[in-house]
Amino acid sequence: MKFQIITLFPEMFEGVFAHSMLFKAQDKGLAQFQLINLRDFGQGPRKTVDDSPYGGGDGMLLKVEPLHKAIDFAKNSNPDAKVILMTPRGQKYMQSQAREFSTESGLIIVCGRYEGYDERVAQFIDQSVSIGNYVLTGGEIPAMVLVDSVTRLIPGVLGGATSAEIESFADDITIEYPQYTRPEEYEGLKVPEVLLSGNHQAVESWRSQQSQLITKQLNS
Ligand code: 6GU
Repeated sequence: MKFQIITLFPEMFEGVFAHSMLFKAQDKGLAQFQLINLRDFGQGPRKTVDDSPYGGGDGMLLKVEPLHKAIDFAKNSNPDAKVILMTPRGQKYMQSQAREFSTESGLIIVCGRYEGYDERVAQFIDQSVSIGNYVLTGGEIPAMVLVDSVTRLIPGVLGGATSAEIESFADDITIEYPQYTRPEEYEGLKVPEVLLSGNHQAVESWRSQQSQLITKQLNS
């Protein structure tokens, strides 16, 4: 799967892509990450990518032409890719969406910046995505969230085949049960007895109960 990221700050991604599962996914040839610098598509001698809003108001908006050109450049090498715009005005991102994205052959991810973008860019994207109800300074961190959540779902990236079924948010809501490892007691904190019992049925039922409890708490 090929991810192409259009951003004014490609360096922000370097550390994230160079470590852990995202590095391994590339190393195994399961994922490919291309960083595209929006500045390269800027206009005039100063490579301008932003301008002030019509109608007045604070801040600068990303111009439509550099965004359109960068998207076309990305599409050129991956015509079937889905184009996603990261913006707090987008659709709320959930696990089910990550699962859908993981079946695509490519994703072109456009990072919003500054105070916004010219709305006409909507004509050149397939979907807009927000990672939650709070405002970030740009779409770069949300893009990293999206890339990470999709990459781990690509077959072969993670070890266990069943892990995707029992994990949190399999249905966008349900949260996984708590887990413990050695030692049995740490500074007076004990591992729940049932997990040491060897009774698989009891363990199953405890886990299911715990999962329902935490899910109810966090959704109320
Ligand atoms: Cl995708 N971008 C920005 N700038 N802020 C956000 C967001 C995206 N999702 C939540 N907040």
